[in-house]
Amino acid sequence: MLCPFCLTNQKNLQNIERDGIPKLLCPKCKEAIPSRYIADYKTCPPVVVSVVGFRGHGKTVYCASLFYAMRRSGLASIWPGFFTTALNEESLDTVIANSSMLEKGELPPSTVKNFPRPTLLQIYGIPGYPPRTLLFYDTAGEVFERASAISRYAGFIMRAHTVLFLVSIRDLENPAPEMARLLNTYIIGLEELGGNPSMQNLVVVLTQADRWLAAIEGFPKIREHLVRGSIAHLANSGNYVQTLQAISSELRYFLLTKVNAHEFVHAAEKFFKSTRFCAVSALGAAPMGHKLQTKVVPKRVLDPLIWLMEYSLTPWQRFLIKLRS
Ligand SMILES: Nc1nc2c(ncn2[C@@H]2O[C@H](COP(=O)(O)OP(=O)(O)OP(=O)(O)O)[C@@H](O)[C@H]2O)c(=O)[nH]1
Ligand SMILES: [Mg+2]
Ligand SMILES: [Zn+2]
Repeated sequence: MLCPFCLTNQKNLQNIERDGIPKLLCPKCKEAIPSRYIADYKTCPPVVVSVVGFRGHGKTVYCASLFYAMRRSGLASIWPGFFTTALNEESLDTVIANSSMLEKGELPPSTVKNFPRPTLLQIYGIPGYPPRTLLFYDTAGEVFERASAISRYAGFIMRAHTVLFLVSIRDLENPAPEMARLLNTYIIGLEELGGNPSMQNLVVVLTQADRWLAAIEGFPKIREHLVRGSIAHLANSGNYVQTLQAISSELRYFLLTKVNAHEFVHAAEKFFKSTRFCAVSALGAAPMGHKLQTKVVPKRVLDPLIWLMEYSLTPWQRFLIKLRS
């Protein structure tokens, strides 16, 4: 079993009693493993959500907006059988605190550099996908500046089959070389940890799309996808992965022709198992300082999650889903 806290595989958990209550501990990190995680391990297997990106590029706000979209935006009334459930008190606190913060128009503070604690969330009822336990890992962007810091503070990247690589192009003075540097640093950090990018799917998430949407001429598909990107547009969206695939190709072309990110795109496609592109606006509009000026309207924040779900399918599950559709 994969320990959700230290992400090592453990066969024998330790039985102990705390205040008269039986607990099962990971023998390595000594964390108490939530009983539902153990009970549902086969039917609701873990998926590591590894969020990577420079400082201030929108990692924490993206996670908060995703929690908000999943729990406060009425998604459960659109997708029959959809719900999420936190697996421990700490995760529930994180999910509630972050989604209420956005609801109240506030933003989370910058993340401090430490060994991040995962937010454990089971997710049921995404159309076409079996249930999964998402283990969200979000750390300070500062960590991704140096490969040595990655290997020290972001060991979680090693255990992720899919990495969410968040980039805010408007926050980079020279986006093309900066993106290539981030990717290069990530690959070195991953390899220092003993990982191999060829075993990972890379999902490049262009964040804060509300800041660059108006400026993209010649990409009507991307614009329309983002403008019509609120949660309500997910109902009857047909084969959504096909739509995401088309958007990914458009964004790839956008990065090549408008951002000149050839090196980034070519290196990503050479080294990773697969590379896909998507774009989100976690807030829907620019905030003023640490306050939102309008109600939060997340745009396409579920797209990276759908890629994660897609890549978490076993070949057999994928075959069955294809057969059914
Ligand atoms: N316009 C706009 N601004 C955003 C959006 N998402 C995030 N921001 C801005 O970006 C700032 C930083 O976002 P965070 O999510 O805290 O960034 P981070 O990547 O977690 O940063 P570190 O924790 O320091 O690594 C926020 O305070 C917002 O001002 C968005 O969707 N649109
Ligand atoms: Mg952060
Ligand atoms: Zn552990």
